[in-house]
Amino acid sequence: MNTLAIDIGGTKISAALISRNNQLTQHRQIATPASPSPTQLYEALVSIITPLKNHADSVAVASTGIICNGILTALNPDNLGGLNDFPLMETLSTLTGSPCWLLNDAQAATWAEYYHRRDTISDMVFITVSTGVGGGIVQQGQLLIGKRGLAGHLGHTLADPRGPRCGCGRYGCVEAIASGRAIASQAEGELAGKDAKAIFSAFHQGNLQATTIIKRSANTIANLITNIKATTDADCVVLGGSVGLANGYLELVQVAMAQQPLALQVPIVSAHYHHDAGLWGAALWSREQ
Ligand code: ADP
Ligand code: BMX
Ligand code: ZN
Repeated sequence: MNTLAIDIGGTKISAALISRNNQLTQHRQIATPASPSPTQLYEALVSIITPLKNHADSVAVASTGIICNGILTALNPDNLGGLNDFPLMETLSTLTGSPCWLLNDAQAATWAEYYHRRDTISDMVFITVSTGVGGGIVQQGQLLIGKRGLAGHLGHTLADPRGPRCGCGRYGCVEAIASGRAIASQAEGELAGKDAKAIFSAFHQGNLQATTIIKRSANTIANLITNIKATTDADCVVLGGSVGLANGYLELVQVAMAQQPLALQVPIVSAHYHHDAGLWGAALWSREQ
């Protein structure tokens, strides 16, 4: 039988079946409703899982937000259009009738990326630069989740005390400067109203404003990674999310990292599982529980 893996992000929801012998099939993706009421999120989940649920005997979820006691609580409600509380476990167990395992999306992706490298490393950090900036930490082969599910929320560490207000309420978070939403919110003039994907296209065409915004994001992530190296002595840092995986972004972060003191530098690589790291991580993690 299969595990039904679901990844709920601020921009998209994906789902797939992952078999016991690690075949991923029937990948589906829908947009996350823009400002969802709990009912709209429920309906989005119904629509994505309905064709898959009868082919699975367990459910594994990677979701944006703090995941604790089966409930999704947003740390930055802006990323979910204001939704800040959702009974994920109860909803999915009732919808599928199957046992259900839940992890934060970045923690799940961290587990997949660690699992792929587990023969050669023991300490790893994953960062997703996506709608927000999420993270996860593996120390000595253990995924840090935290008693309240908060461990690894690296997007809400301080980047600039004079920076913009983050949706979490703090000023100058990494997420408020480097995330896809933050990239879009900094655009003015000819780029006003464009999303991060469009701003990346402008960057590739040599647009100066786009270049400044994207480099600011990459420099902020490089500084975050330097802080992480000093805190965890990670063997490597893995970058994911649609901004983190965008053409040229990793190289900008690596160039900025090369300016840091040698002892604080760390290899930075792209996610092996690309956009599916959350799906894989949730499924692999659930099997071990
Ligand atoms: P989620 O946050 O739902 O997991 P993503 O990882 O796709 O979703 O991140 C969404 C963000 O990535 C949005 O800000 C979007 O504009 C941006 N984005 C999507 N595709 C690209 C791309 N090809 N290049 C750069 N940014 C992208
Ligand atoms: C936010 C926070 C994290 C999440 C990260 C990346 C919410 C709703 N989410 O920092 O829990 O891991 O974004 O999430 O508070 P994504 O939506 O960008 O994938
Ligand atoms: Zn914040």
